[in-house]
Amino acid sequence: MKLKLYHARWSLCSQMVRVAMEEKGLSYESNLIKLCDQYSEGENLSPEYLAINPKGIVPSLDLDGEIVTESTNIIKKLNSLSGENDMDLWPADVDQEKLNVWVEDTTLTDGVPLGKTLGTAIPPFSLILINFMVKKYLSIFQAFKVFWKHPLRERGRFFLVMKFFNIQKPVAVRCHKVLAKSLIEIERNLENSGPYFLGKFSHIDINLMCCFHRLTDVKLDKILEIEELPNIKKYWELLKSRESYKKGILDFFGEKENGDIESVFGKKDSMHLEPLAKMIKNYKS
Ligand SMILES: N[C@@H](CCC(=O)N[C@@H](CS)C(=O)NCC(=O)O)C(=O)O
Repeated sequence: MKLKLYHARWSLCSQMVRVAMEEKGLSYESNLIKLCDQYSEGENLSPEYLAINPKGIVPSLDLDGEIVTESTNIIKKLNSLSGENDMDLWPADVDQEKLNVWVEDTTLTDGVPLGKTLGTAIPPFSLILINFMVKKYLSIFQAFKVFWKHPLRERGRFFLVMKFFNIQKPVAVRCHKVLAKSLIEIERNLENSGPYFLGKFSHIDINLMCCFHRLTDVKLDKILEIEELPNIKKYWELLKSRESYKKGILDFFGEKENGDIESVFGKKDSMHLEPLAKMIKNYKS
């Protein structure tokens, strides 16, 4: 059995799949794709890649010639394979409905408007970084090319607009409420189950690991350590201590990723930290 993964270094959905690969102990051939919003090459819009994934997005898995797309489907597929580790990411003895709903809500699901679920409320906090990369790496000509070529018309339009305008802050502010409410729900859930989201490690912990890591990128990770969320603090420590966190996420941060993140976010906490922390305090009291 041969696994070929098409993925990107800095991509939430790719991180989820890589962490799943590590958790299962599966080895794969890695095909890193230079995304059109992060590199002038825009390899996800090349005819070769579009033949694999007609939507022009990552990740995609080639399993002995069978193509699987969408991070949730890929992780489910990986879970049906046996790797070096005895790990079941979808245990039969945990609450199946909860697992389904939370996996769905922590994925960047197509068609779900930004900010509706936790999985679509976290990426807007990094729009400022995408905005920066589009401006830095794409020429005007390339931005128009992305606009014409991107199979997801809305994204093509979005990236083109980013070349000329800054569109970050208002979008992120809309997401405060969903992020705050989701963190409180996770906290309550951990209070009753723990140490992982549903007691034992499962697919949902992979998604939350990646979502929480994205909060680190955008300098919002202190929200995971506030006194109102003591169980989340412990849970996040536990997630970070897994080898899959290093191998599936941290090891893919190169000079470019770290440099761009530092240029945009610097070392200071995010301006969203305080309002978010206040909101959580208010909801909890
Ligand atoms: N629902 C998809 C979303 C995939 C997705 O949006 N991938 C992003 C990276 S996280 C991407 O390919 N962006 C590049 C682009 O849209 O051009 C999944 O879960 O796999």
